[in-house]
Amino acid sequence: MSRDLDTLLKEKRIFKPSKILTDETNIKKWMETQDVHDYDELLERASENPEWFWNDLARELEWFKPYRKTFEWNPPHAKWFLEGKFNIIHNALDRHIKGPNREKIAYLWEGESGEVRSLTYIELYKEVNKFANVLRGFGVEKGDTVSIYLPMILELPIAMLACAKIGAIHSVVFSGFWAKAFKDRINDSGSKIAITADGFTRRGKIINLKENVDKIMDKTPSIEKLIVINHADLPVEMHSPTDVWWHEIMENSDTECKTEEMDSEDPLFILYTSGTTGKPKGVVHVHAGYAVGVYTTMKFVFDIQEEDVWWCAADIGWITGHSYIVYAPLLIGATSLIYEGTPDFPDPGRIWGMVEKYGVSVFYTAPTTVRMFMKFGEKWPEKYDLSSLRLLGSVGEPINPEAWIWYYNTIGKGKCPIMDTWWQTETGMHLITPLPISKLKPGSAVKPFPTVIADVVDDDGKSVVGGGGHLVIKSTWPSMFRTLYKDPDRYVEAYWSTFKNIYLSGDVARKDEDGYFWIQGREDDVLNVAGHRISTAEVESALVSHPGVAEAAVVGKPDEIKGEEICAFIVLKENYKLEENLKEALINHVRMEIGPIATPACVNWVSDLPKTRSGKIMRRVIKAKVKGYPVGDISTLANPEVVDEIDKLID
Ligand code: 6R9
Repeated sequence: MSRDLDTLLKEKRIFKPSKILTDETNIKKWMETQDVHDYDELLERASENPEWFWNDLARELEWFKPYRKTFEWNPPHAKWFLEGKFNIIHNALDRHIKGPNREKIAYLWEGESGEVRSLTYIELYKEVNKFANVLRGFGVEKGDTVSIYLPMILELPIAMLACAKIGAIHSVVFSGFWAKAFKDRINDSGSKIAITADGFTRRGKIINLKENVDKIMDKTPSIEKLIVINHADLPVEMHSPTDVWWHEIMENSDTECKTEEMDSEDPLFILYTSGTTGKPKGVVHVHAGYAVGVYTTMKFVFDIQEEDVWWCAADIGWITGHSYIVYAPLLIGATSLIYEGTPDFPDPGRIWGMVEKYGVSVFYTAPTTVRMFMKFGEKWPEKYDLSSLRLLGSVGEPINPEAWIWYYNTIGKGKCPIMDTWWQTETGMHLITPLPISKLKPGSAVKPFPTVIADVVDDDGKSVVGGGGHLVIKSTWPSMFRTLYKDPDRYVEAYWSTFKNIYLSGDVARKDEDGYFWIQGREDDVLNVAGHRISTAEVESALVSHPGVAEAAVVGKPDEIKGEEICAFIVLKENYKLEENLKEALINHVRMEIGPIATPACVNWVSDLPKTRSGKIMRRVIKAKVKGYPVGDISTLANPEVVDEIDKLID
């Protein structure tokens, strides 16, 4: 891959979408109704008059009671669609079954071993109602939280949608995390109900979810019921009276259920994400603003049309799945594909075969997946007919121009524009992204979505053009997170205090002379491993919880495919030696504490960590060494000799 480094650095091509494509897009048609002539005019008018833009889109959804005011922005707090009565489920399901989408397929599902399932809108509506009635029967009320820990099976969106239907707040935990994460999140949110499955297969290997959950259940005092889905037919132990089978409680449940009328600003879900400390942040999203935001981006960025087959190949346990597998596709009435397994299993043709089989027309994945398939070679996608594709998307990390070009040529056959969408758990929807009418520069996320004001600033908050700086957002947007669960001070402190009342994204970016944004990555102690956010502090605390480890520092090591890998430096307690078996034990220990996504790629033993005279670990020294940057000023370092030690380890 590196032989192409020169080409990518010189990559200055601009890709213009074809006129036929742009003329037929949702955005172009909408602009015509509003007398907007081009992309620049759209962005200008929208940022001058966000009410105009959002009111027109909000009108496409149904309200139990119309809102009185589009938004109120008292930074850092925003309210949207004030005094409106709304429920995202009324718009994602209820209204479709009264119209032409009733018999349309909402979800196509394929399991890793090839089994298939599908649900039409009316079938999904009934399943959601049945489960909503079950939850009500267990005493779940508006405002209660429900904790969900499921693989990529249809019961996951069903459970989430059922919560939203009755006004409960779902908190989904990625099934690739170890059950300890589930325990912490249950206890943080005080859920009475937890939902899991017996297990699932990953690369043909069985993952026993229920067995793991059993190990934490006695440490979750709030749980009254554990609902278990029989997905993989694994032998499980059911504990009375807490554990109940999903299929048994669903059997006689009513297929009609009244949708709760919510206030626009009522919470919809909590999703935990990594921050700079070891304690994950519970990001809170609300019903109406979130719905309008994700619906609009689905319509204008991914340009979903009646006949499209949409595939967002993310996990529902992350925000990308919440927004663009569960809510946005249903709000717009699309047919989506959900795949349970690994993209290259049993061979690297798997996902391309699925594109052909289901006629996928819009496909959304992460750069790490694109780079992995580049490595497998063109022979795999070439085996399949990918001509159904018309638009591609990228998310989760910066896409290097070389991967962009490969995705564009080999997968999109030079005819599918790539929507490189920059956004975060906190933003809920795309904030910096091309539209299908934008000119594209490979590697750039292009410009802010209409109405969004983004900038790149220096440490004093002054705009920088050309050079790198902090990526900030200076406006509000409808699907903005409203707070951090039970931690309103951290909401202000972590995001809105560095530059008063301006949203600090935690990313470094560059804005070029055309106003195009080039996202460079995180600037804080959050790693991005294969598109997953992992805090170095979480991995460090997992390491030091091992009896042999005295101290640990974790940094990201650049990796061609995953973007970054976890690289740990540890100081051992007396009587411990870093032999192969201890190294393995430590790696396993982190996997068990957090989950397989946090598996360290390397564990290095050092006699001490670089520290200031006051005893603070100077991570930036290790970071610079691992990334091959100059270490800079180390005059405050109390133990400069360890820098040589680290040097030797890296060579
Ligand atoms: C949606 C999602 C957010 C972080 C974000 C940034 C990185 C996401 C990106 C991107 C460059 C893109 N990121 N999209 N970097 N280009 N198109 O991934 O949310 O899991 O919260 O991660 O991901 O670093 O700050 P989340």
